[in-house]
Amino acid sequence: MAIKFSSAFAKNIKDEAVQTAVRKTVVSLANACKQISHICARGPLESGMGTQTGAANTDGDAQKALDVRSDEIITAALETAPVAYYASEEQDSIVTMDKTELLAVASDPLDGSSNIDTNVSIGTIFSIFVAKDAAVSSFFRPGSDQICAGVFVYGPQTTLVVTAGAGSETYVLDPDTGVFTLAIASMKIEPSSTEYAINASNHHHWGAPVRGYIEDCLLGACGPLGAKQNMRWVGSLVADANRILSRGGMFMYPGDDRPGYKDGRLRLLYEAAPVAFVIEQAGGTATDGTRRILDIDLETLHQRIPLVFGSREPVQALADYHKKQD
Ligand code: AFP
Repeated sequence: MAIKFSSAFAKNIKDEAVQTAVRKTVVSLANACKQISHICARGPLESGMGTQTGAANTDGDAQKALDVRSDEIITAALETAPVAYYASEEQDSIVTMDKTELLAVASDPLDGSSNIDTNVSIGTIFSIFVAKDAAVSSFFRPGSDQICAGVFVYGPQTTLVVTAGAGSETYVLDPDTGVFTLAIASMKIEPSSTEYAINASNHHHWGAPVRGYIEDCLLGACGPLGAKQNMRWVGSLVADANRILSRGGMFMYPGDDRPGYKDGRLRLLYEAAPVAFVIEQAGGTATDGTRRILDIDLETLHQRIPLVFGSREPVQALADYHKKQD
């Protein structure tokens, strides 16, 4: 048994068949991510996993061997789950599994792979929808259609933060038993925070609202925010998300004027939307700077989207900077 669910998990899903399918799929993903966690924990002992394959994914990101290996593990796991369609950061197009099955799953099999060689926490992100009649229509929809989403983090602990629409739960993989065990039944993100996460080296590429907000953060107690701010940037979305879930804060990956970064770096389907679902279910907020992430319709499979999420007060404050600009 890879995961011991809380008594409440997915019980809010009224359709019994869908509820059972979601639980089965999360069990399959938990088994898969135990394997990925094990490979990550072996680090350089696992030959060649940090090396680049020489290939690139659809978005032109250099593919690491562990990106590809993780996708193979997730794909094999989902083939034994009630999944009709699978969309992956590491695959150009949607994979049809068993069209008669109930669910459609999107995943970033290994987020943060540029950190593999540096022993920084990385992870797997997944999103689950009820499948529609066709592959494309199963994913080209707003993130609010998700019925389940989760973030696995491979760090000092291997954890899973997951939601099925009735709050966000945290499970920890118990090294002694090999079972993801419930640690926090209902995550709650602090509404306010003085901690923000952004790659500050992109300062001169940002638009005026983000630049203005960050400059006011740097002014701290002497500026309009009226309080000393603190900054963290891991360079691994799942690690930053996990910190924000546990102690509040705000993550920003805005669009900027670098070629290809008009809409930032993160993808809507299998990064921003599942993270947004988990964050909202924990009482936080997730936007593209102004629009709610979960209201945004997917237009292309690997579509990028600016991503701001975390404690609702700073996320709203940044939106106000955009409004002032407009
Ligand atoms: P990799 O998967 O290529 O390491 O990218 C990780 C990521 O998508 C996300 O996890 C980080 O928050 C973000 O990129 C870091 O981007 P920068 O390297 O531009 O700061």
